Amino acid sequence: MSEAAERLFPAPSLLVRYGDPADVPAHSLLAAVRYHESSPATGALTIDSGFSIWARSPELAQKPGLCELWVTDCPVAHHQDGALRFADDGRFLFGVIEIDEGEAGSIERAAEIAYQRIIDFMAKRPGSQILRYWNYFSRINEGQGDAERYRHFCTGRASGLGDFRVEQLPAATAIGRQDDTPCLQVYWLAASAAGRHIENPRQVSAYRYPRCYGPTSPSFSRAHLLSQGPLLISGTASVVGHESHHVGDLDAQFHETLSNLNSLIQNARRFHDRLPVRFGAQSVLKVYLRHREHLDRVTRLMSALPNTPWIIVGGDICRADLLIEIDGLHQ
Ligand code: 3EB
Repeated sequence: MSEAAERLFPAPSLLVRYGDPADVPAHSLLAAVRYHESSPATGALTIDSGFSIWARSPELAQKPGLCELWVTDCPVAHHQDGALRFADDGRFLFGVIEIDEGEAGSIERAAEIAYQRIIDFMAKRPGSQILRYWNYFSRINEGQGDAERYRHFCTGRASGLGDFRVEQLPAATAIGRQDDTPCLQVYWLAASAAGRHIENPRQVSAYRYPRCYGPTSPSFSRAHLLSQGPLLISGTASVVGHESHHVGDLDAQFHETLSNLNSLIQNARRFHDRLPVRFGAQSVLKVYLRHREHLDRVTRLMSALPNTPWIIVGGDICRADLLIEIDGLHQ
């Protein structure tokens, strides 16, 4: 787009920050994802991610009840379509579906149902494209080898997605909630503006993982870049090539994860040269941490990132040998 065109048609603005939904006008709030046991804001697509509340962040110290706020500059309308709830501002859509695993019969079937419904719903909105998914469910590492619940989830997800081209897969996160609620939660972000699939040169694309990680390779891209930013970053962990590195070593996993994130940003900058090289005040990071006893250590490690808003939540990483994963948004 030329500079003159950019002034006439400014890039759609989408801000993500951690805060209190009450501080944002309800018509600007696309979604509020809460990690804490406080009452939800009215009028917003509040989503309870159900994470254990050993969440921590600099903001949380002052404000309990912290939420991840998705704020837009166009009026938001809220809708329901069966089990599926969504908020829409005409350019961005944030949706959520929750499937009871007991009713579905298995995590595999729950994933298949969730993704079928999302794909069917989005098919009614041509011109709108899914950029990013988040998947949360309990006991993600339960079961040995191919019987692991995460692997069953991957099979159900791929089946629900139907025919898809791997080069067009959205970014994603899949994390184990540290509770026993048998409920699969899937949230997604869609937009009328198309973006670009970004992979990480340090990592084998997840959809090309070899058979040893399960019968169905995970269906996600490493990141999705909107044409004017932001970069939507998938769950990123200490995986180099396709192997988990530094098993049992939290600090080394953290630094390897940061190396992966830096490499992803560098790769995305080939398509958007104004994307900052480093994380900063316009970025938001979410750390999923398996063990509570690592909270102080990771708080210190995250505090070294200058100006970057972050939150740490308790969550199980989908490979049992990983202790930490980070996702987020960068612009
Ligand atoms: C990895 O690199 C870590 O199955 O949707 C990260 C992000 C991971 C998303 C998913 C899994 C998923 O393989 C695991």
